[in-house]
Amino acid sequence: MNQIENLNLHFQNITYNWENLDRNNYHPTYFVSPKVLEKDRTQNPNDPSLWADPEDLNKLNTQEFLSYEGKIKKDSNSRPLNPHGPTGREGRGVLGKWGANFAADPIITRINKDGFLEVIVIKRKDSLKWALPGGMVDKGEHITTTLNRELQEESSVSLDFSQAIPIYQGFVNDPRNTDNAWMETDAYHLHLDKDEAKNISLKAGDDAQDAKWMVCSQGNVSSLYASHSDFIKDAILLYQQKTKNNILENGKIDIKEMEKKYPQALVIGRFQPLCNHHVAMLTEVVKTSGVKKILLCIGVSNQFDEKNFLYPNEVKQTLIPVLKKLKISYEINYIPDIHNPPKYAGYIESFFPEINEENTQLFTENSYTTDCFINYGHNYKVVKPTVLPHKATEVRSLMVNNNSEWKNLVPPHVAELINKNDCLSRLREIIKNKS
Ligand code: RP5
Repeated sequence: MNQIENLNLHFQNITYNWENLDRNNYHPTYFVSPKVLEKDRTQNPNDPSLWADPEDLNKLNTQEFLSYEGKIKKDSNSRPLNPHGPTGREGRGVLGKWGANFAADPIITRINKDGFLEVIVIKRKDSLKWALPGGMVDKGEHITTTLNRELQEESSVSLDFSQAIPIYQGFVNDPRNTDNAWMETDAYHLHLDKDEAKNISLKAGDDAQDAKWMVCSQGNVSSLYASHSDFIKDAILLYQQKTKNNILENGKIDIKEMEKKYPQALVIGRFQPLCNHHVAMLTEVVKTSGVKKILLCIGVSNQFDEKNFLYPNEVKQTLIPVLKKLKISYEINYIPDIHNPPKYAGYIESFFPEINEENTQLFTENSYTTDCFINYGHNYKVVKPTVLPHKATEVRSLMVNNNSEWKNLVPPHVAELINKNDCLSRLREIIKNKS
């Protein structure tokens, strides 16, 4: 057992907080690792390899300490106080930053060939404990970049985290925490389908002693480093909720019979234009619902307006590459607007005669569409997909305002089509004629 874990033992079973602490009987040990002092960035602010704060708090640019846990209190020496209470150790120990040390943790799962849920874990060099392949966020770095960089450094795997699901943000019960420095993290979950998982070959990187896929049995998941067991348990809960699959105690997936009977997904939208938000939704439908076919309805208006500036065939052209990439069979129909809620579900059924409430579930986040499919004599199963923050309305507004940011919110092939067909001029013309 190393020195830090040993010290931690004194405190791990008792809950102290700063308010009820008997300070006369509290004698913490002050410790800052020589390695931290060596890496003091104020020695040369231009050297990116110097990652630690100065020991002298007065040399910090700000005395405000950021934290996901809320406002941070300070002690009489202006040192930040651990929001989860005393630890028995003062100073920063082996952590570089005063206050929160921000990390990011990727939770990558797959279902193995025998039907067990597995997660990528690495063996840490410091404690020899199995852990998520997470690491510290570099200054100014976006979390999705940290997630991929750390995954690469620890397990030699590279993945796109733009559609990963946020699981946790906050304090980590890390053995390195002290009264004045502690770990906080953002944990994200990415579930890989068979094809994606097939391309992964794990190899321990420089920061880890070993890397492996670990079966998510209750025993395995409960014995990980710091709070990582809790992050994985939360990710599994959410995964179960979304897929309606049950994960048994030994990690095996128990696909509920009830969910198997919906082979088709009905997806209705205007996709003006198709943006990353729609792609995330279609990906989620394919990956989590078990459907075999997507029936796509492109809502079509009989005239151009600020919400309808693309031709139906242009919308179709943007959707097809996405569906092909998802390797799902599909059928696409143009659905002219009828503005008649009681008739709407029957109207859609007339375009796809094979659908009924037994074989098709509707995926929508739109309450108008939901209403049409669960009322007026209908009882379709409606699933609300996870909604990403950016939407087509925002993309169109950026376009109208000549803000090229819109290109970051749509897949590259959509931006290409919009440029090639000069759809931006078309949209601006529509807006101009309206006013
Ligand atoms: C944990 O420490 C975090 O959850 C993250 O996994 C890790 C980051 O520290 P290093 O791996 O960079 O040491 O508290």
